Amino acid sequence: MESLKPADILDLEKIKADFPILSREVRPGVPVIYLDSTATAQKPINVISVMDDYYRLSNANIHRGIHVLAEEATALYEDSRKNIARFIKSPSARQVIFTRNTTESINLVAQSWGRANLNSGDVIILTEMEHHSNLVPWQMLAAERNLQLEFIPVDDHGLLDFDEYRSLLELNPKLVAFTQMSNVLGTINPAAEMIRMAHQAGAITLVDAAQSVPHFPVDVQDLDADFLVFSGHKMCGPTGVGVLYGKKQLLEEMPPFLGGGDMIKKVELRKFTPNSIPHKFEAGTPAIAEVIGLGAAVDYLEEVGLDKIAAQEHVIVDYAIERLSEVPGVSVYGPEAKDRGGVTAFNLDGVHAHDVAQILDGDGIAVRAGHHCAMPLHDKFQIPASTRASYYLYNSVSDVDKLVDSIYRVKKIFRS
Ligand code: 7TS
Repeated sequence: MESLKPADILDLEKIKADFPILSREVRPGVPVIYLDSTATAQKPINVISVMDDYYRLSNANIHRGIHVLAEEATALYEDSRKNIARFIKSPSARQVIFTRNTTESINLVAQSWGRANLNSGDVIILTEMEHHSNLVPWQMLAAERNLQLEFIPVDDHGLLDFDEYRSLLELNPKLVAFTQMSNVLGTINPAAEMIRMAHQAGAITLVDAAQSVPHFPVDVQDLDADFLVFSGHKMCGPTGVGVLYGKKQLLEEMPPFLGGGDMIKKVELRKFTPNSIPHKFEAGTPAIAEVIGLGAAVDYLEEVGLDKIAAQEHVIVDYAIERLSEVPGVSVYGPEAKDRGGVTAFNLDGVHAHDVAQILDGDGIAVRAGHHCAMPLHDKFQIPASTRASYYLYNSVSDVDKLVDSIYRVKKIFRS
């Protein structure tokens, strides 16, 4: 058994040393084994330092001062936008809008593009595996505008049903919005193909890239995505900053989302002229330090190499599925390793997901238990909750062994 264990691809010791939190003990003698990166990733020292430096050395508001500090802060903020544009291969940094997170990016598109373009009877196609943040904003708009929501079904293997997608496209949808990678099943959807099909049917597309951009190379031009959204905190960056990428013409035609300072060219008492993109969508003082931190996170991920990160996670998830499936009573949800990223959600017969997570926590293993903001997907699988172990660049195949050992401890305690 031990001889079949795969080797890590990345230099794990070197990588772990970059993340201060990973050297702490959660209780005396119990080191943390962090398997909850799908919820939020840990932060490398360069991200922490760059934010610390900003507050110590350059703190000022941006886009409005002419003093040295304001100029430095503005340059750092705008350099970060360029970093992110390069990272996702955006043709221009102006197409990168900073928001608070994936959730706000989707709400921005729903409230701005959606309200300007969708009317009674229009169809939106979503999937059954969406996170609540790619469901509720559309439900809210659908209630306001009398829209029709349709869902691409998920099959028993955790894959989207493409025959059903083809039939739904015959309804001439205005929008197809879907996740590139499921935060529960780990399924990586064939986004380029789905976008091509949507465009053929005349629809605009929104890709929820919250779980893809952090984990494998994403090229918005290759995908031909109209909108693509993600969060900084899941890709080694800080909380409080997210991104909306959009095609230039769409963004230019869209009305502003929030009104206030910075998003205007001119204001009179009774009217205003909006600023050009990206500023039109960045009202008020933004999360300056966090945006700068996200720029450093991108530098870090590029230095390690997204291809290598994806390969490391693939080795881990392949091994995790094999090891978890050997445990009597464990069911792992989602497709085969070849179709998924580093997420394994599972249940242990007769033991509630929260109890599993609590006992794992006793061994220092941090996992998430619950519906993972995907209640409809859990309903579909007829389960109230699942325990989810998720993997990122600082995880090793040995973490999987520790996870499995701890699950055996759960079985012993619950006699399951
Ligand atoms: N979309 C997907 C696919 C996600 O996994 C998440 C967060 C979001 C959107 C929302 O991101 P936010 O940054 O706006 O909150 N997913 C999870 C999770 O699986 N556990 O905690 C957060």
